Amino acid sequence: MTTRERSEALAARAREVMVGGVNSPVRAFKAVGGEPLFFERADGPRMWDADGNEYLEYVGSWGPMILGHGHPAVVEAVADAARQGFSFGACAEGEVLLAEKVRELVPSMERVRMVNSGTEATMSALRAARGFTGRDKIVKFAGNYHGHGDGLLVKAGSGAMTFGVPDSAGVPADVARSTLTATYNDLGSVRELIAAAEGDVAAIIVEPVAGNMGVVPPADGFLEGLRGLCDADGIVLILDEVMSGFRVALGGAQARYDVRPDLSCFGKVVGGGFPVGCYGGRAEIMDCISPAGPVYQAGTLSGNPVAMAAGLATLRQLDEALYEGLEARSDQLEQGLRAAAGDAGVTATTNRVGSMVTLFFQEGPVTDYESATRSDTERFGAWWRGMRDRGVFLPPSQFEALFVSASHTTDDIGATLDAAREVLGTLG
Ligand code: KE4
Repeated sequence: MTTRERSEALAARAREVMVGGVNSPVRAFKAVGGEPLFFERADGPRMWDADGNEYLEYVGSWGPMILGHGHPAVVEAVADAARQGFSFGACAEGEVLLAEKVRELVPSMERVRMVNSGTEATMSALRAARGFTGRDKIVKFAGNYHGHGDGLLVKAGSGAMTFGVPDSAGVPADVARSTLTATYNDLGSVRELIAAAEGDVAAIIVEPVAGNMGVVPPADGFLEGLRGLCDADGIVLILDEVMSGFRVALGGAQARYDVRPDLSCFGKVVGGGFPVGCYGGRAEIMDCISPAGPVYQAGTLSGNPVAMAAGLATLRQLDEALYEGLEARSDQLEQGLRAAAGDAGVTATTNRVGSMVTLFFQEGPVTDYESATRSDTERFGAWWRGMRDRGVFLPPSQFEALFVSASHTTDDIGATLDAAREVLGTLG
């Protein structure tokens, strides 16, 4: 019988001192029920919780752990950097090395600015776009998540009203009004918003592969269509590659789908598990950022030398062979899940791009936020708990992506599918 007593005790203590007992809401497991797990150790594709239970895990810290946990090259680089110094509050070589590596892998990143999270990257990229264009409005997509910046916690206003309304308490209505919300994979919805905004759209920001409504790939022509709409109106195209960057291809989604953005945002993999985000792109836009230009953005720990070392060591491990392996094992997982659901008579469909996979408990297809929300979230919760009890740790929400790492072996995927068959058999 699996005991989770230490996790439960830690969760109770945490709730006394930390808001909701967590430092990020999804870790509270609200969508799947039960107490949050507290983890103590990770290695390769495995993690161990506070009660010593072992899991094959597919959260991957929500994306950063593409190599798997504790890759020796990254451990060594972090240790070496830490011995040299934690933070100088001044420039250091590691920042230049990582920025050069990002630009080598993502040529559209003519200028790079390091920050500490994906949220900072998207907030700052939008400010750069507004500073460069002198315009106020931005277009985002329902079901896309770009971090918790005020202007991005916004949902579509009702009916014909194109202005956004807050999607979180604490976001001023005045801020929300400048955020327009379109439908993912629907270029017509974008055209309508641009026309209604009468030339005041500074930027379109999009997840080029959506991961925050579950995985939703871009429809053929969607990203190219956004590029065309931006070119026609002098709008800055921002690809939020915080999740897809260095994940769906060595050069990110922009390489996989051959679309050149004006600005891109990265996080997760670029820090290898340490707090790193970055944004960048066309030099003429980025040169608006202080101290080169009038748009202010700063950060005490931006470019932190230890975090830079982790990110650089991670990116240096990425090569085409690694992505071929990720593709093979992710396909093995996806096909196995589809077959297991079919054999169990469970209505489910999958979306996958590279090593980002979602099993949706519905007929499908899932092409946007509205179709994603048709999923049976109760059944997802039962699935998630069943897999947890069989030693497989999956993202605790139907509307997330699971991540296969380079450390997951064919046998690990096979063991995962054995557990999946058992659990799906109880749901049929
Ligand atoms: P962070 O500020 O959490 O580093 O990045 C925000 C962000 C921006 N853009 C995209 C496409 C993202 O997926 C994210 C963060 N992703 C979530 C998981 N869906 C992070 C997990 C969490 O919030 O704890």
